[in-house]
Amino acid sequence: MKTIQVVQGDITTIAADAVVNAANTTLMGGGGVDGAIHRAAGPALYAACEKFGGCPTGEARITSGFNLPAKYIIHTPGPIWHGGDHGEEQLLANSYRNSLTLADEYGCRTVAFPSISTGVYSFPLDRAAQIAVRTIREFLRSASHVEEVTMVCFDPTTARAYQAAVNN
Ligand code: AR6
Repeated sequence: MKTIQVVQGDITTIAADAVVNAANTTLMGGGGVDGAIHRAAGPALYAACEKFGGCPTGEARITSGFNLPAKYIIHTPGPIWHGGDHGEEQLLANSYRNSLTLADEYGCRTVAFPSISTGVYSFPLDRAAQIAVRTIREFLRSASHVEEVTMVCFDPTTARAYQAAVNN
């Protein structure tokens, strides 16, 4: 049975095969979940990310999990919200789909996501949750290895939005 679930918590503590980082296009760290992942994974993560020379919005790159309990970290820059008519919805779907594609290629069974783009990048939460859940469900239908996707939400409001999208 392939499943999508929602939990409230800190993604740096999750022992999934892959955890996803809501990065920026430099892949060189920042605030929010990106800062938390870099702090917890340790400085070797910066060295690994430096080698990519950045990453376009909606694409994804994979590294080791270093000091995290996760085996891999998948880094994806989500879109910055500019009002909705700059391809934001498509780019957010790309971030989820490209992250899952990498996880599947690396044989991951379990994948954990934060709420990409809904912090500093200001993507409206309910719309982001619907796009995330729709894209994950579509992907799971044809996945070879990924079976369990967890949305790890930092606060109760975010958790409620993703739970509502899952229940729909
Ligand atoms: N575990 C899970 N979720 C978290 C954690 C955590 N430890 N910490 C924060 N969140 P944001 P974005 C939630 O701003 O909007 C960075 O500077 C947070 O509450 O981290 O994609 C990057 O370098 C929110 O619900 O990511 C980029 O420059 C969600 O994670 C930029 O921010 C996403 O918030 C990316 O902005």
